[in-house]
Amino acid sequence: MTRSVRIIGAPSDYGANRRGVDMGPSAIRYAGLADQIEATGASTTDAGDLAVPRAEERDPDRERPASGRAKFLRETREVAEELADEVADAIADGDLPLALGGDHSIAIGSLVGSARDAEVGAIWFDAHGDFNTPETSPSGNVHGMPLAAALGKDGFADMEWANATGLREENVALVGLRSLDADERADILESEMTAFTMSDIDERGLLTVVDEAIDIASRGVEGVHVSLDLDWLDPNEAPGVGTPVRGGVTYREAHAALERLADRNRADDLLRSLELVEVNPILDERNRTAEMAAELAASALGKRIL
Ligand code: 5AB
Ligand code: MN
Ligand code: MN
Ligand code: MN
Repeated sequence: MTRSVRIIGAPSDYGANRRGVDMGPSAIRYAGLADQIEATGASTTDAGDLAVPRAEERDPDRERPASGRAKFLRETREVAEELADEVADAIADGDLPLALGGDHSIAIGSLVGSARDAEVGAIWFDAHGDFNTPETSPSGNVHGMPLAAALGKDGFADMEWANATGLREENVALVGLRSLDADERADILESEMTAFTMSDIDERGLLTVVDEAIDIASRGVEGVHVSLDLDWLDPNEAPGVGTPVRGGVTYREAHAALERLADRNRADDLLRSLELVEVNPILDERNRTAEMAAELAASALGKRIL
């Protein structure tokens, strides 16, 4: 079970085209994150925020990938390297790192850090596949690419700062998909990852799907990185995200999923790192998406009513 949690803010919006997601860490803290986590019996420390220069000061195309487009690649790398160090340090000190985004490009750093001294799997709660490459991406936004980057796919094959994860596709489970780009969809089908759509959740039930995702991510590895994109939830519950998609999980389904994760973690100590991404306070309603993020962290870390 998790006893001490280290909060690490990664206020980057280099990977998304909507400004405002850089304020996510402040909003999630303001929503009572530390108190929520301490109510589970765990202690918290806060490592503060990584220093992230403003996007306006940078040229999105200063560093181009060999082909295709990935905006702010150099800046994304800087954030990833710093975050990877923070995440790996937290683990080395016996803490559970909880990274706060920022957009989902920060997951590259979380994964590299989580995997520095161990083999890890990943569970990806998201409306999207995040499996585009610089060539397939319709937007050039790296928040749609972190899984492809961490797995060293195509355009990311020679980028060790991104793919030094040892992550195997067989240990990746995506949960809640409902919006994929055409090439991305074909690549997911061709991959060894396991992708659960919202229809799978409808047909098989949320907890069955979540249990299977945990089995997949934890099989044969030492720990699991859990990445939670708030657009996994239905926009009625979590309006403060840059890329909302209707038809997501409900408030209770989201909690039930993370409560199941906490139960499985209580039994098997599988959770190695956690992140909450894509909260955009500018688009939010009275900070309720950030509150949702803080609450869901508590559920993942073992909050119980009785
Ligand atoms: B998120 C889109 N597939 O690549 C793209 O929010 C959206 O981290 C990506 O899941 C959404 O630009 C990325 C159209
Ligand atoms: Mn995402
Ligand atoms: Mn998403
Ligand atoms: Mn998004």
